Amino acid sequence: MKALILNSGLGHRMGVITKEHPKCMTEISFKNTILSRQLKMLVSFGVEEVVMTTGYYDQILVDYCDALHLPLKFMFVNNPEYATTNYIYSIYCAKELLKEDDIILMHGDLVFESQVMEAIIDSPTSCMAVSSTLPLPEKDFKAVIKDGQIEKVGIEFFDNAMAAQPLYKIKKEDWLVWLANIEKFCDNDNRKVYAENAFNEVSNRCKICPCDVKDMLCAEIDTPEDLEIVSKRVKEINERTVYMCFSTEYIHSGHVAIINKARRLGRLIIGVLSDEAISSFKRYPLIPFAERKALFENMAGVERVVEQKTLSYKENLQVLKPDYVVHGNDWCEGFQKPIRQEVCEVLATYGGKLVEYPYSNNPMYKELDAAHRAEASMPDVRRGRLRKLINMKGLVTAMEAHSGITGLIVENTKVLQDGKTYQFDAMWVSSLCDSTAKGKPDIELVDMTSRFRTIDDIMEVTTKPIIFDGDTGGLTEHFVYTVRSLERMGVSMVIIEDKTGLKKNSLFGTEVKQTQAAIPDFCEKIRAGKKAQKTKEFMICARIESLILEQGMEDALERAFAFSEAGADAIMIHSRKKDPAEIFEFVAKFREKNSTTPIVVVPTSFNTVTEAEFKERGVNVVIYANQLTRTGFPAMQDAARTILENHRAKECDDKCMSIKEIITLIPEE
Ligand code: SPV
Ligand code: MG
Repeated sequence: MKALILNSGLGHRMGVITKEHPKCMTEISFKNTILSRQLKMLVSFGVEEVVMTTGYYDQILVDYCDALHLPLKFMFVNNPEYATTNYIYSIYCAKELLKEDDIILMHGDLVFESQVMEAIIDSPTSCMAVSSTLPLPEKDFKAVIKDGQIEKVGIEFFDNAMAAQPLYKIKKEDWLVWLANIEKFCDNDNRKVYAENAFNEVSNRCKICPCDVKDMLCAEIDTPEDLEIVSKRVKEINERTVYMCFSTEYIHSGHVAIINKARRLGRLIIGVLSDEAISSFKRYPLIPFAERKALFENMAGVERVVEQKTLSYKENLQVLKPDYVVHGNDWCEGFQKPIRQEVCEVLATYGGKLVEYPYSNNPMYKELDAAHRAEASMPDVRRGRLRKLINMKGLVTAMEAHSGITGLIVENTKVLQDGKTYQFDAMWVSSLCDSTAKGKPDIELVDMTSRFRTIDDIMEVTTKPIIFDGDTGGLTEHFVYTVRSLERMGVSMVIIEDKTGLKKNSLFGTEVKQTQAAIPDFCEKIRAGKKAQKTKEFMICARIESLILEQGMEDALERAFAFSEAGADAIMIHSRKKDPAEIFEFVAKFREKNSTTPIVVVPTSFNTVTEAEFKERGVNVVIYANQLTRTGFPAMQDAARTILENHRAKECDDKCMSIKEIITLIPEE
C-alpha cells in the first residue's frame, strides 16, 4: 500500500505562517509538524512508500522530508503549475507512480488521530473519512451517501450528506477507475476542479464506502484559527494514556504487534503482573517479576511500567485513570470474563475506553507456550518452586494426586472468586491414595519403584511442585537413596513420619498397633537424608505422630524441636481429631520458639478450619490428602452397581462425563 500526500498548494489563507515553507510544515505540536505527524503515523501502520506532490517551496519540502530520517521511500512529483491548477493536476502529474497499488490518499493539511487512520486502513473496502456526528460544514467537503456508498463528494451537496474529509483508502481496482477519469479531465484541460469532480462521474464504478470517524479528530487546517483549535486537540490527544497488563515471561511478535497498536493510542503504561498474581492463575513464573518488568522497560514506546498485584485491574486503573485499556478479545470468554467486566465498570466511572484487538491464534505462539510449559516441568525448575511459593505466599495448598489424570485435575482446576483466581499450588502423592489406586493396603507394601512410577506419570503431564509421602522413610540406609532419587526426579519435598516397624495409616490412630521411632533414631534419619541431598532446594519434612498415638503435646513439641534441630526443613503435625484445638495448640507453642520452620498440616479430620485461619495461626502448607480418591471411587462403585441393576448402561449415562469433556481434560501437546 502506497500513501499519496498532496502538498503542492499555496496555503495562502494561513498568512505569514506559510511565508517561508509549505503549509504541511506548520508546527502542530511540540516537535511535530502536520506532515511529520502524518508520516510517523503512516510508518506506525506499516506503510513504506509515499508519493508526495510538491509545488510551492518544493525543495524546502524535499529537504525537510529527508531530514526526518523516517523509514519511508519518498517519490516526489512536482506540479509545475501549482499556482494555477488544483490538486487534480498534481495527481495527474504523479499518475505513473500510482497504478500498481492500493493507495491511502490524503491532503497535506489534514490532521487526524491514529484511530481514524486505523479505521481507514482496516476497512475491507475503499473508503473515505466521514462523520455522522459533526454538523455539515458550510464550505468544506460533504459526501452524499446512497445505499451505503459514496455517490458524490463536493462542497455544494447538503442532501443525504455527511461531513467528509479528504482521507481515503482506495483499492487499486477502484482507484484505476477514478484515476482514468482524472486523466480525462486533465487531458481536456479541466485542471482547476477538485479530483472529486472526476470521482463523482464514475462513482457507480468506483465503489467508495463511508468510514464514520464520528467526533474523532480529522480536520484540515486552512486558517490560523483552524491551527489553534486543532493544535489544542492534538495536545489533548498527546496526553492520553493507555494501559495494558502482561503476565508473559517472554515477548513474541504478537505481543509487539499489540503493543504497537496500543502506543498509537497514547502514552503507554504497562502493568506487569506480580509473581503472586501469576502463580494464582498459571504457575510460579520462571522469570521473576523484576526481570519481566525490565523486559518491558526496555521496549521502545513504553513510557512506564508498573506492578499489577492482582488479576483485577481495578486498583491500578483507579490510580492511573488511563484513557484506554487495551487487551486481546480472548478475555470475552473464559475465566477472564469477570475481570473484563470489572475493567469496563471501572472505565465507565471516569469515561475511559476499552479497546480490544483480535486475539492471534498463531500456532507459533501456542508452540512457544508449550515449550515454556515443558520447561516449567523440568526437574530443576520444578524442584525449587515449592520453597519459593512458601516464601512468597506464606501458605500454600497441596491436593492429592495418584495418577496422571488426577495430576491434571490438580494442575488445571481453577476457581474465580471475587476477581481472584484460586488453584492448588502443589500436589501430594499420598501413600494411602497411591496404595488404594493399586488395590493395596497403606502399609508400605507398594515398593518405591512403583511409587516412583506414579510420580513419573504425574510429572509427565503437569508442572506443579510435588510433595511425596515417604511413609517412615524405611531404613536410614535406604532413605538416603530415596532422597537422591526424589531429588533427581524433581520432587520438592518428602515427608517422613516418626514411626518404626510395620506402618499403618495414621487415621487408624491407636486402634491398630503402631510404634513411634525413638527421637535420636529419627534425628539420625533426617541428618542422613539432608547429608545425602545434592541440591539446596529439596526439602525433608519430619512428620510427628505423637498426637495420633496419644503421646501428648509435650512429646510432640519435644520431637518438633529435635527434628528441626537435626535439619528438617519443615514439620508436619498430624491429628485425627475433628476438633482442631490440639493442632492450634501445637502450632502456637512451636511458633513461640521457632518462627521460621514451615509447618505442614493435613486437615482430613479437622476439616472445618479455613486456609486463612491456618495461615493466621502460622501454618505454611495445607495438604488435602485424599479427597480425589474418596470422591472418585464411590462414583465408580455407583456406576458399576447401576449397570448391574439395569442390565444395560443407559441409566448410567447421566452420571458419566462426556467423551468431549474427557478430551478437554487431557491437553494435546
Ligand atoms: C496419606 O495421605 O497417605 C497420609 C496422610 O499419610 S494420612 O492418611 O492422614 O495419614
Ligand atoms: Mg501416608
